Amino acid sequence: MTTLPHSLCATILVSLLQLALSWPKSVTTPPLPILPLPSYSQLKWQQREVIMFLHFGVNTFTDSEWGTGKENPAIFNPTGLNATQWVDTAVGAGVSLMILTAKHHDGFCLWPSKYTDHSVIGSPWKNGHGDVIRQLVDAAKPRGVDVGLYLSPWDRHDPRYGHDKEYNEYYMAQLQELLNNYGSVREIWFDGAKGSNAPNMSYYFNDWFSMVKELQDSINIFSDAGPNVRWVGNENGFAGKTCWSTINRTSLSIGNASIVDYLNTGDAKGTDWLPVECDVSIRTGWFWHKSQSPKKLKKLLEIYYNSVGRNGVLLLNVPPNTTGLISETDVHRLREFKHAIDTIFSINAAQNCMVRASSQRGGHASVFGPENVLDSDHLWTYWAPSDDDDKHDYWIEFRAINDPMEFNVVRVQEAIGLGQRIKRHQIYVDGEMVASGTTVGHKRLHRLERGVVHGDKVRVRITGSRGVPLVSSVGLHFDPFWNPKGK
Ligand code: FUL
Repeated sequence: MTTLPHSLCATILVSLLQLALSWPKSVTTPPLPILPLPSYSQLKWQQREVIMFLHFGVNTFTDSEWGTGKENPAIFNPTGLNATQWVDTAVGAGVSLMILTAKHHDGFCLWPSKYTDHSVIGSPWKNGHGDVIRQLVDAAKPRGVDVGLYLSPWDRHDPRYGHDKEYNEYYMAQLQELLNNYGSVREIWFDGAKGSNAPNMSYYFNDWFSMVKELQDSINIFSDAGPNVRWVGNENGFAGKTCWSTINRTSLSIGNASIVDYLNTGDAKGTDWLPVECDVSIRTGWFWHKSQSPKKLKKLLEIYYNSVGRNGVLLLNVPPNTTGLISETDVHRLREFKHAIDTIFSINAAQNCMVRASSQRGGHASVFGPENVLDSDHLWTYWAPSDDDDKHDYWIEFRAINDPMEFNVVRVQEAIGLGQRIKRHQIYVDGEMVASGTTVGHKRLHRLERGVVHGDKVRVRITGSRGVPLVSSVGLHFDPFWNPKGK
């Protein structure tokens, strides 16, 4: 054996020490994202989970759904209109964004537009000096609620409709009024609906979208085809069991009935981030009708599980009545709905468990451990497996410390800020599979078909994923309203 002289040993040691000291501290970095990613405004929108639609206008007074455009503005007279009551109702339901029909298909404008007299100007309400949008904006702002606006492209009143240049100029003039004069508008709704006998008309979508983005930086544009939020393809409030926020925009067009299934499920290979908004009314119709009443709590919960619980945002319509108020029956039902959701999700049976996972990015000392799925951040703290985990079996497991866990709902959430990844997942209780599904996205909820389960060991397996899955939250909840056997 050869030995090195002492002086050489010392030199090597010093060099090694210098190298160690000059090397950057080795803190494991987050994984690379998988494109496409949501924009800042899309992420904020997704986190709202439940938002509110308000259909209000001449139809409220004629007991109809689609006005003819020939209504006399004098019939619009909501003598008790109180937008504060609308906003308080929304706040009580946990809603932070309210979208009002500034103009529906009948062409009647809820604000005093300079470009038409078919508006509140011609109504006896506030002697023609009223402005419903202003009332809503003024009530919403101090309560921290954001406002969105619906401006129907199809207009059955205005004679310019059917004349491309003239009508697009009129429509864009109104967009400028709405987006210049009422402060921040967080969503604009371009409805693709149009009657079968309506005149031919080309909408200048590119001009509209550019103008909208020019006037409002943080707005999300909704239409069948986005560009920021897409229609879910039905009006029942149900997203697909598989629901990707990714899709190919080039395959979409506005008002095209043949793409509803594609809209409903999205596309694992989609190159555009375009999440689903699930619109549905609390009543049968979109507008208020004396003869209709709100849906039962059980139905609203089913809608919630099938929209928010399938990676969507629920846009729940709550129409003001002829007085200009949200009816007490609807206010009451919304309170029940909010109370039910709070009751179900306030307790997580996994909270006090031991949690471990198949692997951990950067090893046990890193910030990507499985305990992250139990904190209150459901976006930017997450469990990340190691890049070289066995690709077919990523799992995270909860073990009860004392009593067995009892639950009938499983909640799984992905760190969508780094892309939507999970393609397939399964839930096991003490070795037995109790639920399985495809996509997860922002939030996936499983109501267990077998009802309440008790178990000491719960495992969430990710069996298919684009890259490594990143799980930001898991919850095991008890829903007292879920009774699969008695349905
Ligand atoms: C549809 C419209 O025709 C309905 O009246 C309602 O506004 C709904 C939200 O969109 O396309």
